[in-house]
Amino acid sequence: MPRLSVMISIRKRFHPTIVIFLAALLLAGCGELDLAVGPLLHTVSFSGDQITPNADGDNDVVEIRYSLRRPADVSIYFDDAAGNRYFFREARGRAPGDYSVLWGGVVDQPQVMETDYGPVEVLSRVLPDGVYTWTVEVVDDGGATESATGQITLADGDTELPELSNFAVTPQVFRPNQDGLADDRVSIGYYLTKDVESINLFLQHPERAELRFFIAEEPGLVEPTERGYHDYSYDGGVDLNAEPPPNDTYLLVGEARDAAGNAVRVTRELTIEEGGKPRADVVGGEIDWADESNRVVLRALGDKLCFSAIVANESQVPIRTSGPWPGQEYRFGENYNTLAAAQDDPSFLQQDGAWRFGINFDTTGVDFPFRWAVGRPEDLERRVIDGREQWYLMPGQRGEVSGCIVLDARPPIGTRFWWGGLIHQGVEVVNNNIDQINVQLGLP
Ligand SMILES: [Ca+2]
Ligand SMILES: [Ca+2]
Repeated sequence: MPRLSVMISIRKRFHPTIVIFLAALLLAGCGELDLAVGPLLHTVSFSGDQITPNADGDNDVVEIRYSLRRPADVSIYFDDAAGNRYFFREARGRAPGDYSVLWGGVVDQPQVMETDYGPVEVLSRVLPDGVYTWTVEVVDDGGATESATGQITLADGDTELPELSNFAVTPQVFRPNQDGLADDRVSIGYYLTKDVESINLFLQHPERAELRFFIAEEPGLVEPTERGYHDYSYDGGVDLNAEPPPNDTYLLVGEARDAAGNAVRVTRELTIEEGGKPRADVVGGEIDWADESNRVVLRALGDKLCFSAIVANESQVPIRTSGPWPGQEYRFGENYNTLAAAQDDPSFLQQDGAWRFGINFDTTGVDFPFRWAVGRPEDLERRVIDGREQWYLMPGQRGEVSGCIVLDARPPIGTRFWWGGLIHQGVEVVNNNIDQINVQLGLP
């Protein structure tokens, strides 16, 4: 009895597996038999013998059907009356099966067309009207070739290429770093010669073609896909707080495709240098106020309120700054505008994109009336841009700021608090309310 029990248990365990194995063998055998029978290419058809490829929705495409019994490379091509051959598909590897594809008279054999604004790459185009011989040709792994042919007529085709006429970008070297100088943005312009279905403008990395940065058009008089003049003002994304594409020389690519399938591509070079979102901070969020004790500075009328602080560039881009230099004294009634007039130095006026360290108080009429460069000349790099001297706190560098306000007049009643701020002028107050103190003004 124990023996029988063992035998039954073996049967129970193995019998179903054996059945499945045999079934699998049988199925595999049937499959092989089926594949081996009949021609490689069969049931080839075109749904019509004439199309009008002009995207009017009427008879714009023909459906091509074919079936394969074995894996093969498939080509579909069209020969015109003059014997020119145009490929729609060229030696594409295909598994056995039934295929259906729509054809709208378009072939994508890239070619370059010279224009008065430079070379234009034609990516695809609608073939000219005429009678064509179509061929579906297949080649299997062993080199056996089979084909089917027929005729198709193209009429009323839209063969007009869309063009991005006079495609231009200026300047070609671009420094998107919000320093307020002219090269913070580039302008890109072209005249689109016809309405299109899609338009794409992007920067493409020179070696890694898949690395693309798309540029969107600002809303304008014409839609991006409409015929007409288009211009873009591109800042690399920094105004939206994004890092711009990494420094490099890119291809600026414009691609347009119309509804019928005509498509072109134009390219220009665009170099990004010193691109990046600028970031700086007052080190430790700390201002060293002279004679401060427990956040209070006691002063008499006529005394000076003095401070020092360190500003660090924490970004990958140079930070532009402008005077007055650290060490400058302001009288209480002065501000950077009156100082610019008094010293006849317009560089003290607010320059958008330049950073300064400022001191503010709670009853001020001018926001941060007292401002200084974010470092001393020896902390900075001097450059001459467009004939003008400019000063930059370079990445990773620190600038020493210091100054005094002569309290030679009594501040408005209610003035209690004073504090510092780091100002990216014309952009934002990056750091406000730094190290606030209470200045108590007593009698001398
Ligand atoms: Ca049509
Ligand atoms: Ca710039």
